[in-house]
Amino acid sequence: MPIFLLAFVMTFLAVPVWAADIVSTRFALLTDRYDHCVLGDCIEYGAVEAVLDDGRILSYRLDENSVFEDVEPRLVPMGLNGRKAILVVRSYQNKGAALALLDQRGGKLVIAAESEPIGLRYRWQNPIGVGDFDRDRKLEIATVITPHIGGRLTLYERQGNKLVEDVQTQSFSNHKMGSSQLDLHEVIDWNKDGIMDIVVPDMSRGELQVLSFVGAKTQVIDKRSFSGTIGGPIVASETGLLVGLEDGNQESWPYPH
Ligand SMILES: [Ca+2]
Ligand SMILES: [Ca+2]
Repeated sequence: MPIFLLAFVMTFLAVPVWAADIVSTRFALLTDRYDHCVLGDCIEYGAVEAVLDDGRILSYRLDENSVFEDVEPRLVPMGLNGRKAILVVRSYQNKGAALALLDQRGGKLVIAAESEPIGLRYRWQNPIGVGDFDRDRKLEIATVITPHIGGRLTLYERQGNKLVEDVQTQSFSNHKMGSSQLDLHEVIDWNKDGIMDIVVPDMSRGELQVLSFVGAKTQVIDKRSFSGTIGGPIVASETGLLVGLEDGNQESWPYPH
């Protein structure tokens, strides 16, 4: 093989144009070192794992100063080049819960971006999901900060290794204190304008509101009261939302279109 061709092939091999993708993720390393106990028990997690499509398993382990105060890690399209990354709630012993985004770097799983923690021990948040909610062509992460005490629905935008607050609105709750059910919300294009909207209970969890953030303006575009307190899960079916109530019943809310 001519030397220039050999050099070209070696360069090509040295810089892979593809990398393994994350196909699933899970928490590991049970721990009781943060006894907040609002997610059904007093056990949280000390590590998260990523299973790659080439069979490798990458792991990221926290030190004693924080835990993953969460039920299941989420795969979201916020990694390099739109690939999958992992979104989790990371709670610090003295500063409460932050959002953390984990991604692959050089064959390792690392924290690629993180928000500021709430600032107080035993303050938690429940992430809703990811979308371009304000139509600026960048993805935001939606979360309800302190859903038990005046929940602030907040959109975070990624800026380098930081998750920065973009939009914030009061008062919503997508969690019942002490429950392991976190699915009290839905990301869906409710009014069919091509932009994802957020469905989330009000602070009493007796009503669902549909919020649009187009142009960074927060608007309630629909709402509905239910016969009991919303306890989840909230599931999107073909014809509408199926809403679980705390009394065990389920009510449906048909889509407007
Ligand atoms: Ca956006
Ligand atoms: Ca919409």
